[in-house]
Amino acid sequence: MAQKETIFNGILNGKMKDVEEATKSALAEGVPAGELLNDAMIPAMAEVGRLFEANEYYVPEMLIAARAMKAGLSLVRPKLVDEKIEPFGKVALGTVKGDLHDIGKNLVAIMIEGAGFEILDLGVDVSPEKFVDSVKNQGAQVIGLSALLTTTMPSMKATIDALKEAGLRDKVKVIIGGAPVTQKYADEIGADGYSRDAAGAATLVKKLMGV
Ligand code: B1M
Repeated sequence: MAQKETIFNGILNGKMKDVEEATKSALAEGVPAGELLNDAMIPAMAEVGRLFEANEYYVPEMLIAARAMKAGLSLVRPKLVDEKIEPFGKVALGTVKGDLHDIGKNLVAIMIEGAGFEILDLGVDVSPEKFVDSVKNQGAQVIGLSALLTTTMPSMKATIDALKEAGLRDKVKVIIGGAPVTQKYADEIGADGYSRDAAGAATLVKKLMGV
């Protein structure tokens, strides 16, 4: 169907208006939102991730693709609820306490949402207690911690410690990332996974959730 192709190519090439128009027209014709998501949007974001990992796309291309994806998602999201399309799981994401950098975290959010998960975006400067609350009271199955400052990385460990103290550590997977973060650090603090980029974070969540 022409609209799915337009949505796929629109996301890939960051053409937000094309994605919006094709999504609106497909929904008006009665195409199920789940079909647009599964046949066009998720595959397009997967392709964006593949191109990024192959060094054919860089952060600017990814940002405009994410913007186009977001525009499409905002149109299908309300219909998905009507169609009772269940996400694969719930992921709470935030930039850790003391840290206000959110550009990378937002990209990670869109890639994980693009892979079919519900995102609970906790924002920036997120305390360990708020992450704990996302597991205890909001049903997060994975939490994603982003840090861009070497001085805020210890808040990742503090969050894992807070989960342990709350008796929730074995109920949730913890993934971490951000420019100064490394696999070695993830191992040191006992995180379940590390990704150096947004595309890898989506792959990691799928792996940890057995999708
Ligand atoms: Co700040 N800043 N900044 N800054 N800033 C850096 C990080 C810095 C490296 C610049 C430098 O000095 N060269 C430096 C940190 C040094 C250090 O700690 N070693 C720095 C500093 C020092 C500061 C301030 C302290 C400056 C000051 O006020 N004196 C201050 C701190 C404020 C605070 O947070 N409390 C500050 C402020 C800011 C702005 C507000 C001006 C702005 C942020 C705007 C915003 O985010 N809304 C800003 C910016 C833009 C940057 C740089 C220039 C760019 C960061 C960025 O958005 N990159 C940055 C220098 C740099 O990185 N070159 C810098 C693009 C983004 C797509 O990449 O965020 O790395 P990134 O995300 C990637 C991966 O890291 C990964 O995937 C993303 C996409 O592939 N990833 C994850 C990220 N999170 C992940 C989570 C995952 C998995 C992967 O799983 C959960």
